[in-house]
Amino acid sequence: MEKLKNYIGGKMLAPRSRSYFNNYEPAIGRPYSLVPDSDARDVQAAVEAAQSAFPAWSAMPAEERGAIMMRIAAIVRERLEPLARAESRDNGKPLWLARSVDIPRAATNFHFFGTAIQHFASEAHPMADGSVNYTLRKPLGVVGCISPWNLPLYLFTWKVAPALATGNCVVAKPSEITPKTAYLFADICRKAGLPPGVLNIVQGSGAGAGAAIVEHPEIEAISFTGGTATGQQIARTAAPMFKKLSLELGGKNPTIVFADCDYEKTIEETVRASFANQGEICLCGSRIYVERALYDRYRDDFVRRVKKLKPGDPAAKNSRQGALVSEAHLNKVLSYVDLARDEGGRILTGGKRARLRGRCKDGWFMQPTVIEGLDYSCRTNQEEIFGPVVTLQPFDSEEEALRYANGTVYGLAASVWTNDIKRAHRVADRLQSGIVWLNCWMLRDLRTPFGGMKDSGVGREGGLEALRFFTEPKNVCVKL
Ligand code: TXE
Repeated sequence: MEKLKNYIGGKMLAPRSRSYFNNYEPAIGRPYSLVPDSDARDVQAAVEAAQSAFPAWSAMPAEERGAIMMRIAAIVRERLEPLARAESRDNGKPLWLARSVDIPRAATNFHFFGTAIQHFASEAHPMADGSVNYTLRKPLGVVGCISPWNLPLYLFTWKVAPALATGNCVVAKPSEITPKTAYLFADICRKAGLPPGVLNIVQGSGAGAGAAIVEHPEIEAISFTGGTATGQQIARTAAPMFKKLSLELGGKNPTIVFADCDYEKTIEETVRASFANQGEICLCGSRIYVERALYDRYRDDFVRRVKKLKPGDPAAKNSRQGALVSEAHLNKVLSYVDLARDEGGRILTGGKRARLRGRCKDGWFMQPTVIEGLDYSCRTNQEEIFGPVVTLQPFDSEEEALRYANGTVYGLAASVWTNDIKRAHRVADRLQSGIVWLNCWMLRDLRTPFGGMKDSGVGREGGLEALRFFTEPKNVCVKL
């Protein structure tokens, strides 16, 4: 089996431990490559490489840094097909999705921040007596980026790109469950002329390499996307060290459908919002609240559509649902269906593991699942499932819909479907959610603040927010 490597100081290196663990292909349920089980020694080497690269990288004019980043974006585009195939194989997502969303977005992330840095400016605060304050924004130094398995190269580059654009050097760790595209990305950086040590990619587990990054005293900031429990653990370690923290955590996103919505569009888009990427997107809507007058019609049409989302070989053109990322994750998601039944839920469709024939007979597929009959306060409606499972519940008033929607510890994303423009804005204003979509879902402008409130995280990514996060402001006051 292929042994993946770390990328440290511009070199492809085996882990110091010389040990590896299996990387699985979810669609067939078998290992196909080996992931370096890196530890604090590899992280130390990466930090040292980053420290030696930092003076030159941070002093390089933004145009030159941006040009290298744009070359990286161009090579990602040139290698779209092999990268998409690798992503689909590693994660289980349909190849068409990796080809149309994940990999193009990875290129866009680098292009976006490579150009954004050319326009980044800081403030001046003139005073009444003619004195002036100006703010410098300096790179932090060496920063850590830790990313999850659901959108592997997409989220990896979403963090790494603004960190590099602002002149930091990076120690990054992709999820151990989906290490492959970050591994392939190392070669792209080399080809694009990224100086050695500017980006270091350490592969390995969360408890091993991940914790070593968070604990390292010379890593100044941590940008993390993943589960809320992991975010809490990272905050416990990093906060006493006064590291800057950006935490993009879980969600339990409400979808609120009013009877006056644009019906056909709402059905189509809310099915997508529920099951895109097998429901393994932090932004997916997992609790659908429908105004009672529309409820029966919506439920029947929704279920009819969902039944057409057949799980299939991710490599096949017509597969609408791929495999879940791991056996453990599949079992976790299935356990929520059992919980929903125990809590009195009715399974309207799905609810079981999907068994395919041929190549994928042992793959970790699940039938897209729709459940009704549950109260908003039950565990199924409170905890993040992160799979192809949604619940439906009717509501009678705007007030009630808001109570359900806001009634969890999470506050990442919400979507609202109505043709009443006043109501749309009123509801958006009252939702406890970092992101609200009105009559759309996952329509992204990379300049907007991205992230959640409550237990969905701390800080925002995207646009200026990310450029600010990865820089330290320094105020200089001049008495004239
Ligand atoms: O994520 P983890 P997991 C949710 C989802 C999922 C659950 C667990 O509900 O079922 O989280 O998924 C690294 N110090 N989301 O276990 O563990 C880890 O190696 C430093 C939501 O895969 O949070 C990986 O690189 N790093 C989500 C990354 O953190 C640590 C996306 C994420 O892994 C670490 C993914 C530690 N102590 C899962 N422990 C979203 N909101 O997008 C783990 N890691």
